[in-house]
This record gives sequence, structure tokens and C-alpha cells, in this order.
Amino acid sequence: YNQKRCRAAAEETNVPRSMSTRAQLYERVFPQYRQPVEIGVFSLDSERAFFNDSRQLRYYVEPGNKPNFNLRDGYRDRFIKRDDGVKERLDHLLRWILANRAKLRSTHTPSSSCTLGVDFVTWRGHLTKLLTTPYETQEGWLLAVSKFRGTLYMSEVETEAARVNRENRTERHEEMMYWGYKFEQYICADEVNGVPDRGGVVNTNEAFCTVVQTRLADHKLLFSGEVDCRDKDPRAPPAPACYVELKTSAEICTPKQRSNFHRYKLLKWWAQSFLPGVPRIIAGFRDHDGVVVSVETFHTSKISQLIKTEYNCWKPTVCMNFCSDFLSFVKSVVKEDNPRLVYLFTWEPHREVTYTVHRDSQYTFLPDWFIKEMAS
Ligand code: 0WD
Ligand code: CA
Repeated sequence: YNQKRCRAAAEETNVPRSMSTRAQLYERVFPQYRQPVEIGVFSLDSERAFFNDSRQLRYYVEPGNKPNFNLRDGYRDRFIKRDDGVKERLDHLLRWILANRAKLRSTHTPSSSCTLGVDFVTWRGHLTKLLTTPYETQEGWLLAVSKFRGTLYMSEVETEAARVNRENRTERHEEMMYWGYKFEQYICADEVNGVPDRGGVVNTNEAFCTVVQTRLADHKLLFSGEVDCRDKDPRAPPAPACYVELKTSAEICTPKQRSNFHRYKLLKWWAQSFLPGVPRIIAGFRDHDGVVVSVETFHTSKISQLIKTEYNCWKPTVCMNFCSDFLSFVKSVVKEDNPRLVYLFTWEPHREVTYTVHRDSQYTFLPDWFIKEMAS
């Protein structure tokens, strides 16, 4: 019924039913992307409780380029893992919006207006997936979209394939997921003049998130992303320019490995940090046993130069134009303002982006507490 209805509606109004992800279609001039501005922050504590402040912000402590970091240390006895079976959807970001509603209204819309004054609200991670879609050949995605008071809220839904992968991770993979967090602990201090506590507990419930506002072509965006740490120098530029992204990756030993690193990993790293305007990525290269063998800095703005030596490599303009066109597609499809109505956008590699419509279903994601509070 839904499929049919949606087709009928689309035919009446000339709304396209699908969209191509072929890279060549998006090779045109770089779209306007306004410098992202931080409009707030929030923290999630060791129990995943929300705080409208920067209590979880950590400080970057330079490791030197030949440090002695064993990323396996503490996996068995000093690790508290977030339950990734719990789907939080946009909840923390919605809490931030409610807590800062007055501020948002007065700076972006006439004081009498009851709208947020942005077109899209989402996680940075969801936008990263959109940016990399024209080059992705492994993993598809599902994005649920609802329109509420003129704003399009976009929340990821776990694909069947992703759930199967998550539920069948090997012990080796589980441990390797810890390595990235352990690397953060070797590099970050809790206090501005502090030192990292390598003997402490790694708790992946804890997070510090920035909330930024920007514009891609004619789309006003408000999104949030997790930030690993900041430059401790008080003279550092204001956020997000003082933020530092931390990464780990397998050490590069062969030309083939170097090429794969440039083609796949640097694409993801670039997209993730470019979106919120994080200028620096600190990468720890580790061996098979989880020992960091070198540390390198990547400047986000220089990554696209770095990869130009690769044959047939990814292009930032394709990523940004695809994202912009996808957001236009969403705007053309999602017309009804109703928080219980979900348009589910679907993409699988080698396919087009399509969508289905769902009323009062398992996909509804805007919580009653948010809708109620926004109405008051
Ligand atoms: O509902 C969902 N499907 C998701 C929710 C997917 C991704 C994130 N989240 C939520 C969580 O509340 C998290 O605190 O978003 C927050 C982070 O959002 P983001 O910054 O937009 O996510 P992303 O850019 O994908 O990842 C940033 C970091 C990761 O670091 P690396 O260096 O590995 O990219 O956030 C962590 C991870 O440390 N992370 C997550 N934390 C909580 N839940 C998740 C997740 N699902 N995915 C990555
Ligand atoms: Ca990171």
C-alpha cells in the first residue's frame, strides 16, 4: 500500500523516485560550504548521561613520533564498553536542542517564530556516510527522515547486514575496536596541564560532542559530532579550529597498502573532519600486535592534495555535490510535516537511492518528550 501510494504521489507531483550515486554525475564545481560555526557542546558521562557542558572535553598531549604505546593493555581488566545494541538515535542531540532552544530561536529566526531556522538536524557521522557514498562499494545505509516544524530530522537505521556483522564480530575484531579508544587514552589528558593516565579505565560511554551550524549550497545544517580532544594552548584558535581528531590504522609496509590507505581510509578521515571544520588528524600506525610504531599528523585541508597521486582517486567535490543533491532530493520528497511519518531512504552499493514511506511504524524516531516540549 505504501509503495503504491508513494508512487502515485510521486507521479502526480513529478518528484523523482530515485537518485543515482555514480561519481561522474557529481564532478562539477565545488558547492558552497560555509565555514562551520560551533553553536554549543555537550557531554555524555561514564553512564551515558547527558550534560549541557564540556565536562568530558580532553586536552591533546603530543606523543612524539616514536612513542611506546601498547594498545592491547587493559582490554581484559580496564575496559567498560558502551552497549551498542542500545539505539540512541538522535536523542542526545534533541536534548541539546531543547536545552538551548531559546538561544537558537533568538539567533536564527524572528523571536516570535516557533521553528529552529535550519533545514536539517542530524549526526555528523550520518553526513560522513553520505559524503563517501559515490565511492563506497561495501556497505549500504538506511536513513530515516521526518519533517517537524519545517525542519528535516535525519536518523540512521541499522541495516540488516550491519546488524549481522555486529552480532558476529570475532574476538580479534572486538579487541581491535578497543585499540582506537586506548590510543585516545595515551594521548589525552583530562586537565589542561595534566598528563595522560595510561593506567586508567577506558570507558566508551564517555563522549564530548560539538554542535555546529553551517550551510551546504542552499541547505542550512545543524549537526553534532564527537570530538576527541583540543589543543591545550589557550592561544589556539576558537572551536572547531582547536579540535584534534585521533585515529589508528595498520602500519603501511607495501605500495599496495599505501594506495589502499589513500583510497579508502583517507576518504573517510577527510569527510569526517572536513564536515565540522576539524583541521588536524593525529594518526597512530600500529603493528599486528597493537603496538604503535609511528605517529603522523594529517592536515584535513591538505588530504585532497596528498591523494592526487593515486590513479582514479576520490574527489572532495564529488562527495560534497552528491551530499547536496541528496539533501535536495530529500527536500523534494519529504513534504508532509508530521513527526510520526518517516521517509526511509535506502541505498545499497551498485544501486540507486530509493525510499519508502512509513506511518506510525517501528521507524518513528522523534520521541514524544521532544515533540511535547517543542510545542510548549
Ligand atoms: O544512532 C546511530 N546510528 C549513531 C549514533 C551512529 C553514530 C554515532 N551515534 C551517536 C552517539 O551518540 C555518539 O556519541 O553519535 C555520537 C557520535 O557521533 P558522530 O561524531 O556523528 O559519529 P562518527 O563521526 O561516526 O564517529 C565519531 C566517533 C568515533 O570515532 P572514530 O575515530 O572511530 O570515527 O564516535 C564514536 C567513535 O569513537 N562512535 C560512536 N559512539 C557512539 N555510538 C558510534 C556510535 N554508534 N559510532 C562511532
Ligand atoms: Ca577518533
